[in-house]
Amino acid sequence: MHLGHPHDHAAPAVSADATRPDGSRRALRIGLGGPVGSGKTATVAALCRALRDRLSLAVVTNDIYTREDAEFLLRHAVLPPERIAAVETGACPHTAIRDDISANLEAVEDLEEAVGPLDLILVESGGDNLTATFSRGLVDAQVFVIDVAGGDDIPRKGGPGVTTADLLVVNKTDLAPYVGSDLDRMARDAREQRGDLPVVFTSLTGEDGVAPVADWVRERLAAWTSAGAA
Ligand SMILES: Nc1nc2c(ncn2[C@@H]2O[C@H](COP(=O)(O)OP(=O)(O)OP(=O)(O)O)[C@@H](O)[C@H]2O)c(=O)[nH]1
Ligand SMILES: [Mg+2]
Repeated sequence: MHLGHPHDHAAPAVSADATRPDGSRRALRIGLGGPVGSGKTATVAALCRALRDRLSLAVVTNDIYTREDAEFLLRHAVLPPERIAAVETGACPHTAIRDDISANLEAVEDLEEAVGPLDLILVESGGDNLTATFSRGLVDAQVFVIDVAGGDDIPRKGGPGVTTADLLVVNKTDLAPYVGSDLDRMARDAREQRGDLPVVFTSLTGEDGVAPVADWVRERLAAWTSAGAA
């Protein structure tokens, strides 16, 4: 079933199943998608390091044939192993995050049950093309990660990831001088495609390079929690 819709980014963050059976607010679920190698796992790892002391976190990774991304996170010990789950999609990655989300939903719910209550669950999609977006039945908000080395014309090319994601991350700004990417142009094009939706530029090689993304996550979480309290 196709639950996602490219135009529903303006939908309220509160979905019907936002509370647990006991009435408390379930974890906020944030999806990270984007082209192969743009830095999704590196962003997830850095977010875990930035947020894990204050928040109860878990991660679901999606890979086509392997558990590579989950193993990277385990190797780098960004979270205890019981807080990291891997889904092997066995097909186009977007199918598992958009069309048949059952394996991902099960992973998310199993994590809540095993290590919850959780504040936040990050769901990383397998690397895909510019059209891949998450179903709103799986995540409450989505981040699209592109990188400057993939070409500075990517924001201009648009696609639902670039135009409708709740946050666009342009990663690897440290590489811009080497690949001849024009960051001002990328920012201008992104603004044109996205209107008021936020865009941040990151370099994860620098200390606390993930800070703009972590700040956005904290804001979303505050809104999520206060909506529950209302
Ligand atoms: N120079 C530089 N390299 C980066 C940055 N972020 C990530 N990388 C590197 O880029 C490569 C790919 O990063 P990943 O985080 O694995 O990318 P991904 O989007 O998860 O890749 P897939 O899951 O395979 O689609 C790795 O070698 C990272 O170390 C950055 O800000 N600057
Ligand atoms: Mg990855």
